[in-house]
Amino acid sequence: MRIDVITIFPDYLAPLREALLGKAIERERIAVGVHDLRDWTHDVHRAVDDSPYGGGPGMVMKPDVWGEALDGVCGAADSAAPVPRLIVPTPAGRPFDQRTAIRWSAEPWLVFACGRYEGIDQRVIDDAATRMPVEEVSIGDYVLVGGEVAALVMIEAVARLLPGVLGNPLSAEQDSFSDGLLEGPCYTRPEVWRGRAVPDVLRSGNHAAIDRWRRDQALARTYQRRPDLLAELPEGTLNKADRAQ
Ligand code: 6GU
Repeated sequence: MRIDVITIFPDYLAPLREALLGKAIERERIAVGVHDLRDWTHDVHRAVDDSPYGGGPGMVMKPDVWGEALDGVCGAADSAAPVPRLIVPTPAGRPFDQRTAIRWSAEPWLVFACGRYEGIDQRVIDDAATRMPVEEVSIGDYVLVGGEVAALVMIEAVARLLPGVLGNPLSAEQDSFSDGLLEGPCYTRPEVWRGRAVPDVLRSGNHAAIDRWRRDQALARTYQRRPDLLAELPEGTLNKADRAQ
């Protein structure tokens, strides 16, 4: 998969080169390009924003600069070359979730357009949408100062789903959310720590009992912390033993 990010703060994306993602780049499972939006300005001030039509606080990112940047990174309007899926992080977007991450993980090419200030002139997004799939997405109900951190979040969520990125492919399959439930608690040695013992069942060697216990813990935790997820489970997800909980 190829991932490009356009931003006025390229250094904000430095964590992409660390840890799991850095390894994935080294192993060529993903290729990442980070681009400075100001490279597409032509004025001495390298201005990327201007005051909003209609008045109000803050600044809006200029369409001419963004238009050229997207032509440069995604390919010009008249080309027959493949196009990326364009992702615009914004608190006004549709919610990003694990399903979104799974869907994007099948794409060959993602481009993230990170806005700052009050946002990007809407015509940039509407124009791009005439030649490539575009999604405006939010990572949650709170406001960040720009799309960079949100892009990092989404890129990490997508990249760990790619083959050969996670050490153990089963970890992705057993995630919280992969079965619609939160994951229950986990334990490692020592058996007793500060007077707290690991639950007996996990040391029983009875794998059916362990599976049942983990399932019950996941159900209880989801009921307590995210009852909204239980309501969303597809019909037939909960079996008789689950419902007995
Ligand atoms: Cl994607 N961007 C910004 N600026 N703030 C956010 C967000 C995105 N998601 C939640 N808050």
